[in-house]
Amino acid sequence: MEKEIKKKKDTKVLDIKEATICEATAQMLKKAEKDGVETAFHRANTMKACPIGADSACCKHCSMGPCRLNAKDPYGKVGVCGATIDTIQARNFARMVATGAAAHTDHGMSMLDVFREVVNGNVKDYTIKDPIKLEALAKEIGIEVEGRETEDIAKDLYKELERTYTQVEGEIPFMKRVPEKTLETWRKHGVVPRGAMREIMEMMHRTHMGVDQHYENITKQSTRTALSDGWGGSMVATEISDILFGTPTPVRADVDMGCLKEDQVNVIIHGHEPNLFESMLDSVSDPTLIKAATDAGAEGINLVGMCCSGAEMISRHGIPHAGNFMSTETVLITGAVDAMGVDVQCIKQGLVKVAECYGTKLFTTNPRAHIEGAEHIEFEEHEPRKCTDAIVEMAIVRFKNRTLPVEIPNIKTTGIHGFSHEYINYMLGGTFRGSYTPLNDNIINGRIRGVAGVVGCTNPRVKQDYVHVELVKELIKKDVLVLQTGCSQISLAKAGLYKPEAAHLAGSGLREVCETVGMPPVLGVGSCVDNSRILIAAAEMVKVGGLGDCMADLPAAGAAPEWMSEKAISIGHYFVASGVYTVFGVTFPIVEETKFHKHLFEGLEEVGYGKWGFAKDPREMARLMIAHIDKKRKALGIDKARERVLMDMSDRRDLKAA
Ligand code: NFS
Ligand code: SF4
Repeated sequence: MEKEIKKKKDTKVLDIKEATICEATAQMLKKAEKDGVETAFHRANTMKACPIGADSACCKHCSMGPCRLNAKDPYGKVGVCGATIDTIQARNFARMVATGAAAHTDHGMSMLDVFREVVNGNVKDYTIKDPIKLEALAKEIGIEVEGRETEDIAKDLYKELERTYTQVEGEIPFMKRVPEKTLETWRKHGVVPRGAMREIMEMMHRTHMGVDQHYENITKQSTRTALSDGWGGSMVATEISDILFGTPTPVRADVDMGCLKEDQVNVIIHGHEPNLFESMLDSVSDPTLIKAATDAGAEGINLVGMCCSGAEMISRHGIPHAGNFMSTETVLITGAVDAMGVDVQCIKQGLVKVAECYGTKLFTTNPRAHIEGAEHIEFEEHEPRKCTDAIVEMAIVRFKNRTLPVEIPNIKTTGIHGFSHEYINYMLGGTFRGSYTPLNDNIINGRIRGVAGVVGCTNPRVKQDYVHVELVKELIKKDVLVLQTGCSQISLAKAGLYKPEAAHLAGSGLREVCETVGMPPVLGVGSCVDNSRILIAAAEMVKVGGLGDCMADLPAAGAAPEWMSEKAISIGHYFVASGVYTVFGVTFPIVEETKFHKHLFEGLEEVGYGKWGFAKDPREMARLMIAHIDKKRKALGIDKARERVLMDMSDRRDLKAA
């Protein structure tokens, strides 16, 4: 450790105040420096981002290159093969979409695998927890349900949903959920997805050297691929997880590192697929393991989540959440984590070294994701407890042998999580029947100005949580209702915006609605695959009526203010393709003033999609989103209503007449 401290002296010193607004993370960063431990914050501080890559002005798709173009003079040069800046950027962008879509889709397909095995009776550890949702979903996509056994319906549902991934030709099942006019636009442009496997395969083919070399045509396939994620792979992941593990309803839960307990065996699950976490929940509730823990001198076993499977578990079961993506290394610095089990996506390789420094046991569990230096215990759906029990046993051993002092930041915040689209429908509806009508009415009468999705990662290139928090505060102040997922949800939960009392931070109109319904001004809907819930909610709003006839008409906008992953690009692009103005922060991998830039930031909107936007500053981001929402209100003829706020019947008649 001493050697590392000495080394650090010659490098740039990390300014912790500029690195994060998360107090617990800041405390642990200070401790890290005392302990001579390095984190991604430190590395981001000394790693200068490659400027050519940042502009997406390089190509390494063949060995005649890699070719680098000049962002200052984008049309001054082409690649060895003649590829222009637009081709190169569109191809790089397309591959990010393909990778992100593949991640979500492979995750969704894994959930569907579990579902199939449960239905066939081969997996016994999970059951169908929400048969009502199963039936409703089956009915929605055209499966006969009357008088049939759940098991039979489930078999048909499996077969039907499998098409989301494997179908060679024709539209995927969830196209039935897309508002008619939005679907019409997609059909017109030829971007309705077939199976995700096919779309991703074609995307990879088209971006190979010497294939698709028109940025507009490449983008068309990016759109089709992204849609196979949002309305395909991700949506199946969400729906099947709800059916297997329960559909979220509001639940009170704690976030932040104060969720760790010094006198208990602390186990963290960090990753994306809920089945690992669900089985771990069984393991930590097992009397034999609890007894082993108390025999080792612990008060019990404390299970805590991180990142997206954590966001799912907080939403579904109220399991405490220790922090988002940029806190996964720092949480280990507490010395309190006895074991961390990880599966896929957003698992920093840097965790291995930090875990080593504090004697934390780090386990990989998924055959897709081993990490050098971490122990691998494979998680197998037919016998899931073998893996999760083993992790708990090792955690108990580590607890018994704790030697280093434990320092847990005494910080945690309570809030309400778990707003599935079904619950939003129920909550806003009347006594007898759920409905999105009151939401639409409140948008039409101007109490709610519009709806925003604020989602995505944290990224050490910007101050952790700061952009999320400032953006959301600004939006709710201006009466925009915010829906959230993933790491962004945790940023705002830590900042206290998931308490119903946070309604006082909202503008008067939104505040009134929140107080009437008893909801916080910010609604957490789950993990990143659960962005599909936002799509479904938006589609419902269109179907209810009064806010235009396609998703592009809605007074809505999206943002990923601190994004870092390729999955975020896929999500951003399916929101854009669905008709939403989507603003990204941090950096955008593109050279401005190129045709490709113009295409993403303007051209797509002109042909009926949404469009991309970019801003680093949260207030500027809010300004762009609100301007867009107001533009849509104006186009709908509901911009006048806002001045009056309260409406009576005659106002409504006037509106309809206008
Ligand atoms: Ni989403 Fe979840 Fe977090 Fe970003 Fe990573 S955990 S899937 S990619 S960092 S929000
Ligand atoms: Fe260069 Fe063209 Fe090869 Fe890309 S595909 S590396 S631009 S020669």
